[in-house]
Amino acid sequence: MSVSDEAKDGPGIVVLTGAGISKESGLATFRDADGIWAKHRIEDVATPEAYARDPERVLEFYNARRRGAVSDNVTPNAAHRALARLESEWPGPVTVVTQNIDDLHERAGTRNLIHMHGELLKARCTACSDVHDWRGDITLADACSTCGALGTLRPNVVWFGEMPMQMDEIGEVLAECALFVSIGTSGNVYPAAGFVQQVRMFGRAKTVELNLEPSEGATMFASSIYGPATEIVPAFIDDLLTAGPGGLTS
Ligand code: BJW
Repeated sequence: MSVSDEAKDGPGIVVLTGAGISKESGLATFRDADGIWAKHRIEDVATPEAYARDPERVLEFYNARRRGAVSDNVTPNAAHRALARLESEWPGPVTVVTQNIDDLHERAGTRNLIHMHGELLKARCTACSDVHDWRGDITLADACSTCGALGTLRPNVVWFGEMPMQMDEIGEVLAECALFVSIGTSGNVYPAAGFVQQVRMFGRAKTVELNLEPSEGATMFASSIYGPATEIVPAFIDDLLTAGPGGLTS
C-alpha cells in the first residue's frame, strides 16, 4: 500500500548511498581492489584541473562509464528497489541522497532523490551552464543546444575540489530526520563522510551503517549490519516497515 505524500507527517528518514549499492548491478566501486581508482588516477580524470589539461581523456573516461551504465545488463537491484518501497510505504518523508552518478535509484522508482555528485546521463555547458540530458558520448565536436558554443560540454558530475550539489537541501533533511542510514559507501569522501557526525550533533536521529565491511567512519554509527547490499538492505527495510515509526523510539 502506498501512503500519499499529504499524509507523510511521520518521522523523516535520510538514506545516503554510495557505489557499493550499485556494485551488484554491475557497476564498479571506486576504492575496492577491483575499483575505478585502481585503474585510473584521480588527478588524471576527476578534477577540474585534469579536464582543463586534457579534456579528451576526461571525456573518454566518462564516455566509457556512460556506455556501461546504459547497457542492457545494468539494471536496478533488490537494494535499489527496497529503497523505493521504503519511500512509498513509510509514513514520513524519505530522502535518498546518493553519491552515485548512475540512474539506478530513479529507475527503481525512488522519486525523492538528491544526486549530490551529479549525474552521468547529463551534460553541462561550461559556457552557459545549461544542463542537457545526454545518453551518448560527449565529444569536443559537440555544440551546446542552448548557446551554440562548440566543445564546451562536460559531464554534469562533481569532481574533487568542486562543491557538491544541493547542499542546502541536504542540510535541511539531515537536521530534521529521525533515522540516518548509510549504504555502500567507504566514508572516504567529504562532505558526505561527515553527514553521520552532522546528524549526531542534532542528537535525535538513529544512525545505521549498511555496508559490505566497516567503513572509515564505522564507529560513528549507533548500529551496523555488514553484507552484500542486495541481501541486507531489503531485510533491513522489511524490519523497518514492520516495526513502523514506533521502532525508532524503542
Ligand atoms: C558494498 C558492496 C556490496 C562493495 N554491498 N557494500 C582533507 C580532509 C577532508 C576533506 C578534504 C581533504 N582534502 C580534500 C578534501 C575534500 C574532498 C575530499 O573528501 N577528499 C578526500 C579524498 C579526503 N572532497 C571534495 O573535494 C568534494 N567537494 C568539497 O569538499 O567541496 C567543498 C565543500 C563542500 C561542502 C561544504 C563546504 C565545502 C567533492 C567530492 C567529489 C567526489 N567525486 C567523486 C567522483 C564523482 C563522479 C564520478 O563518479 O566519477 O565521487 S570521487 C568518488 O568517491 C565518487 C563517489 O561518489 C565518491 C565516494 O565513493 P563511495 O561511493 O564511497 O565508493 P567507494 O568505492 O569508496 O566505497 C564503496 C563501499 O561499498 C566500500 O566500503 C565497499 O566495501 C562497499 N561495497 N560492494 C554493499 N555489494
